Amino acid sequence: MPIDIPALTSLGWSAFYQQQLTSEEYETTYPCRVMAVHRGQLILSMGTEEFTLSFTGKMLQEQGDHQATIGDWLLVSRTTGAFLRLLDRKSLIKRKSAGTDNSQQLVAANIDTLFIVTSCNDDFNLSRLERYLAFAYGANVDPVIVLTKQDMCDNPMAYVTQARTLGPLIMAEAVNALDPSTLAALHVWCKPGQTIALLGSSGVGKSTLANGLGATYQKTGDIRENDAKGRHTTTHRSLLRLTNGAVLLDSPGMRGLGLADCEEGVSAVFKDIADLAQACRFKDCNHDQEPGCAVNAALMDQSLSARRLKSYNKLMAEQQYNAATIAERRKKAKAFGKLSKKSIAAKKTGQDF
Ligand SMILES: Nc1nc2c(ncn2[C@@H]2O[C@H](COP(=O)(O)OP(=O)(O)OP(=O)(O)O)[C@@H](O)[C@H]2O)c(=O)[nH]1
Ligand SMILES: [Zn+2]
Repeated sequence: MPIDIPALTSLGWSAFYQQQLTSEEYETTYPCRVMAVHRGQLILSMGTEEFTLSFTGKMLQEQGDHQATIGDWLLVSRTTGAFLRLLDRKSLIKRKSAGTDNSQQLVAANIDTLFIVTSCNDDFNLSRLERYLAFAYGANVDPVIVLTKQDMCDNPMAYVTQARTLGPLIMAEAVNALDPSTLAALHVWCKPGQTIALLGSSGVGKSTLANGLGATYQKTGDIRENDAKGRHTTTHRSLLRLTNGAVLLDSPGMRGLGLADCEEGVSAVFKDIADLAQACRFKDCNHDQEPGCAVNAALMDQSLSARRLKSYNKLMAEQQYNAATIAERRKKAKAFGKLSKKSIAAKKTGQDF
């Protein structure tokens, strides 16, 4: 059976992945997408059929970013069904693990567009949007700000205009998530071969929006099946098909995301401040009270808002803190590694250590 391209496209397959296959792989493997990760198994789909693959051998040896996660595309052998390799990703969303050690968990791979959802009401907060934008840029995902509840507000365009001040390329659209006819502006990101994810606080309308775009949670999201002991179990499928052909990735891990690993993202969101800082007299200017500070000058002539500078400083401080603790952890791990080697060497030579 040859590769079924239309079936794969309905799962988000596109030229970006196809061009990674050698002609031999095209003949001897099947590309599959990870629909869910469940009890040491991957639930894979080729668009028509689903099957499970246990984490074994080659896959278990993979560390860090090389592990398979929801949304990944991988190749399996046509003859044995064994895992062969993970395809290069377009994007990777990670989150900080629980606890204080700054380690990271993979959340989702290969998302094209992140709908950053907020409402035309008190939930709207520019600094929070900047944080989400930084997150999207850090993960290499295109952000689109979706402003829900336009029907409950007198002047939704005022929110759209404010959101668009966050950068020259920022896309922002106001919608009524309950009325699918208002969602047409979002369809351009919902074409076949596209994968979308939603991010935003509780109650802003993410589920309503997903339903409005055609994601049917009950019918396709959860499939009841019998486990090995014959009990009914429900495995959540994290990829849902939308009416316009795109796929929505909605996994438990996408909820409650924090700002992790997105230094690049912060500087992309605040490019205006980074550009200003280039013009400061001192290279290590803190933009505090230093003479010749271009950032302060922009504050004075009101081309830069105090709110935006505060938001930038906060995110940068957070980044520096994270970077420092990651560096510290690496240093400790290295020292421990040396210690263990010494101890092994000492044991081998019969020395006390
Ligand atoms: N009038 C109006 N109500 C909306 C709109 N979007 C969502 N709602 C309502 O807001 C409430 C919360 O919407 P949800 O879709 O559950 O919000 P959510 O973001 O998924 O919330 P969590 O599941 O807690 O993360 C529901 O009662 C929706 O009907 C909108 O655009 N207009
Ligand atoms: Zn300065």
